[in-house]
Amino acid sequence: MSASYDTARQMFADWEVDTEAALAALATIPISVHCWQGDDVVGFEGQSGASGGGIQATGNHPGRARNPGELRADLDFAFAQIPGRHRLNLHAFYMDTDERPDRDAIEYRHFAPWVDWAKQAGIGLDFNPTFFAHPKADDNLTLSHPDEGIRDFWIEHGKRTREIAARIGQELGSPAVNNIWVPDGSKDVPVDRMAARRRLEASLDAMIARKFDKAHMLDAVESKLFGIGVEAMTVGSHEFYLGYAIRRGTLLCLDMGHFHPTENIADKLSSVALSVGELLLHVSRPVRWDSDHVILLNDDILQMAQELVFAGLLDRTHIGLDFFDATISRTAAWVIGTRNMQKALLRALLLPQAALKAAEERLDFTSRLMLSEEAKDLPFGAVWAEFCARAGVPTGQALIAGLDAYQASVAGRG
Ligand code: RNT
Ligand code: ZN
Repeated sequence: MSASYDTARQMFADWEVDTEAALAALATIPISVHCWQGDDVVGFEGQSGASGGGIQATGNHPGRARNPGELRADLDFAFAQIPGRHRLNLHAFYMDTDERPDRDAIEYRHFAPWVDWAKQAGIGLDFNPTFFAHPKADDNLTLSHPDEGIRDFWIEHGKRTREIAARIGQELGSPAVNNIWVPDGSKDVPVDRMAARRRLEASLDAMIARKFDKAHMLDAVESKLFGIGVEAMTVGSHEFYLGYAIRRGTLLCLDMGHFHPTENIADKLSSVALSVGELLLHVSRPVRWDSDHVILLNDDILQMAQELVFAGLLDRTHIGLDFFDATISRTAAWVIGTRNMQKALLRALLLPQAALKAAEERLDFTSRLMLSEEAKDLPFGAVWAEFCARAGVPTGQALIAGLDAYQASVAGRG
């Protein structure tokens, strides 16, 4: 135990906060790290360039992973800089195979190398159908397309991802969350929103009709506000999926970039949790729009973490990340963003929760404010450094040097 941690422990104890309990709690929270930060959302189907669906990774920093081997090497390095045991969130177009199956022909075997890797690394996997970066999604219409043949193609894709996710979850002994996000929407003002939403609902129903053991696979649905090319209307809006998740019993995914910029996503958790069993988060940082910047340890993230902890939602919230920045080291982006999520959770776990809630209950808003503001001076950094040290993970200058050295080792990739 370092001297600074020992001092910090006593300072928190003065506030009736048990740092050991906080460290133990943090160690049990897995973060689902998104694979697509490693290659700018390009995937391994052999196409190059834009991801489509209005998703934009900008920048051309050297070192983008070009194949599954490079992506896994980068992930091995990144996970070694992140304390705790976590998960990898795979998208269907990250298949690892010499075959060229179309989206409606993918099978478990095309992903088996990922499962072997995950078993060896001791991490869980989550999964996603990929409804973009494909000629049949060029109109930004998939499950809600007016053409039944196109809808059927995507329904089949979705069905297969559920089967694959269930097998992955079974192999790894931990349920794989299979998150459904479609880009469907309209560039200009539509005249029959209802028809589009009825088609999306019917397609989703067909896609998720088959029941799977919840110990193997969990369905999630992700709403969005708008995307590039679908500015006027998104078929799968927040209201659409909130209702759908309640009626069909799926998880609801809240992506922090998928709301109006002034909305507070943290505020939504408790409301949604009253009607939906489990939640999935896509923790992200929208800058003016759904730009998916690397998450900072800023107020938005701190408030999310505080709501998860104070509202007792950690045991039914799957914390996933969704950001991608191609102007910086991609491995550093993973490490910085994931550690920021953990730091936010640790800060929330280290707050004098009982005293804060008691002040609020007796309408003593002065004490609530004083406590919140004084708590900001507590030595959170020493507790975080202790957490990293116990996990054998670097901090500070050593972390930076390691990230720089790894980036230098991959910068020559073409
Ligand atoms: C898009 C959604 C979605 C994607 C990933 C790649 O706006 O946020 O979650 O970012 O599926
Ligand atoms: Zn998302």
